[in-house]
Amino acid sequence: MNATDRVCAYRRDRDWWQDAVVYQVYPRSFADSDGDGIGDLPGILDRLDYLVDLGIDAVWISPFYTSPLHDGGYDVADYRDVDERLGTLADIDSLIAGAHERGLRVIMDIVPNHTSSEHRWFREVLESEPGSPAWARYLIRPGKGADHREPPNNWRSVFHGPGWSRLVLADGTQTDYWYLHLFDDTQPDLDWTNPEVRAEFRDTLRFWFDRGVDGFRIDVAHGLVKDPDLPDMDYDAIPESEILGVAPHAPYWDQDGVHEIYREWREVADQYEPPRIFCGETWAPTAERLALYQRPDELHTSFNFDYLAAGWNLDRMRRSIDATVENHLKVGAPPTWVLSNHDVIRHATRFAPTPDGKAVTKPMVVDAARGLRRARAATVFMLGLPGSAYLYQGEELGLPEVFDLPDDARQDPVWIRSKGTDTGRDGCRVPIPWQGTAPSYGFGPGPDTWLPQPESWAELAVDVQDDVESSTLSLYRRALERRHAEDALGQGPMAWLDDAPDGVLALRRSTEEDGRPGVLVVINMSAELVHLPPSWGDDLLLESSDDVAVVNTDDGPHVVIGAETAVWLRG
Ligand code: TEU
Repeated sequence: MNATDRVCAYRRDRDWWQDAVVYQVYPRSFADSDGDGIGDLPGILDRLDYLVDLGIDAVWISPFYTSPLHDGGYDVADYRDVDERLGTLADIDSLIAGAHERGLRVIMDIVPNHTSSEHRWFREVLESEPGSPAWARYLIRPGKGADHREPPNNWRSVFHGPGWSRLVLADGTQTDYWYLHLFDDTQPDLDWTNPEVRAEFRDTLRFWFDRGVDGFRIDVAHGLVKDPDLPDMDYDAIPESEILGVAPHAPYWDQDGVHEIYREWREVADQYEPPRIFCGETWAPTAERLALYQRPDELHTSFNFDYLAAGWNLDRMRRSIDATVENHLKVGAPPTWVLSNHDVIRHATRFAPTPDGKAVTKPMVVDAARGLRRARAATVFMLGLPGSAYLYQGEELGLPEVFDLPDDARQDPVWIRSKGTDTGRDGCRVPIPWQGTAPSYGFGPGPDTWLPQPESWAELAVDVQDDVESSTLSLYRRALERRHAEDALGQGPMAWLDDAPDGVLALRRSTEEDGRPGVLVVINMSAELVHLPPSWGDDLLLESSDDVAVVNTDDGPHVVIGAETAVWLRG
């Protein structure tokens, strides 16, 4: 058996999702095949070979269902059809087939917390009487106070403003009732205590699993069940920064009852061969609460937002890794890691140094080169952690956040509902540059893009970075190739190296079998050059920057790494 066969044999006994590197496609912004300025499914099909060359294992595609696109498709009007601007059911069939031919898995996005207000179920609400069965599919309650003018409680929308809107029927009648929307007012929350809602979603899962989809990312997985008493929320008790999205211990997040839903979903997924998988977009107040979603009869994995939120901060990263690994071991599930997605400031910008040392959370002028340097190091380090990892389209090009979009181009409901006080998430959703000199930088055949691309992106285009060894694209390709080749990487044990110099986080990855080569995963987060201990060896496998050298001293050869640089070493 040669080395490659051994590596494959070792990997075959793990389930693919335990180590997968999953690449997120935000379809409106990935590639546009027909020139309407909106990315589409045929555009993704055209670029599958690019994804294979990058070295990913699976592609997760954000929603492409029929939708009025008030929240980029997270407002679903029909869960069993494709939005006509993005393609057809035949296109998704071709995309699944094309991905599978190339050995890539396909993960879709399911949005079970709310529908679009244009979904037939909500239209039925607007055309029926209070108390009709159609009303029982949503969280609709009488208002409080004189004339029911007050909402049923004080819950706020994650997208700013009130979490309830008064229900006005299709014929214009104003009712005494209000409907809950934890997000936009075009996204009414479903009532998951209703068996019909549960049955409908199980059928929707089967609809797509039957078409060959390998799994689902579950939107707002922690939000489906609300405290039945709908108690007021004590917003004063939590820091302002945590109210949006991640509010801990809210009566509408992470309620115990939500787990029953995922046990039912797991039964559906396990009926397929090979079994289909779930990854929850799960915001839980602690790593311990998060791990509960990964119990053996629930979700396979969840996003680890605690790690994303740790920022460029050595202590917080280490604490987050410890808590994640410890709690996932308890439930026997692999951890996951993520640094960017379609909801957060791209990490090449978020990690740029700020005067107070905290992460960039709002538009500001940043040192883009330092941000990118740190982002490259953070990605190399993340890809060395145990478990699976998520990449967001464009991070492999080192794309920065676009802060200076014109106001009239912005579409995020966060921008609209906050009346411009919160710029929202459009800045990480700008269409991808594929060719440095083409109109729309090759995003589509013509010049149109639904959000404008900065001129500086010409230099970041795929064809410009393609054969350049120092480019971020080449770094990602090298990292993913090496990750696949090393059987110590991906799922498996890790141990901290306690002789790491100041400012350095370092861990050793090993296989479960003794005597097989391990990998040291090292990041220098300090602004100084550091000498690594000679006992760590000098067999470099990967470097995030050019500032890496092997020096010989009386103690023997050792590796010196520059500021804000990560390396992998054999060891
Ligand atoms: O996001 C859920 C969520 O609560 C946050 O990520 C939120 O978008 C952010 O904190 C707002 O500032 C999911 C999707 O990822 C997001 O794109 C959707 O808008 C949202 O659900 C509603 O479906």
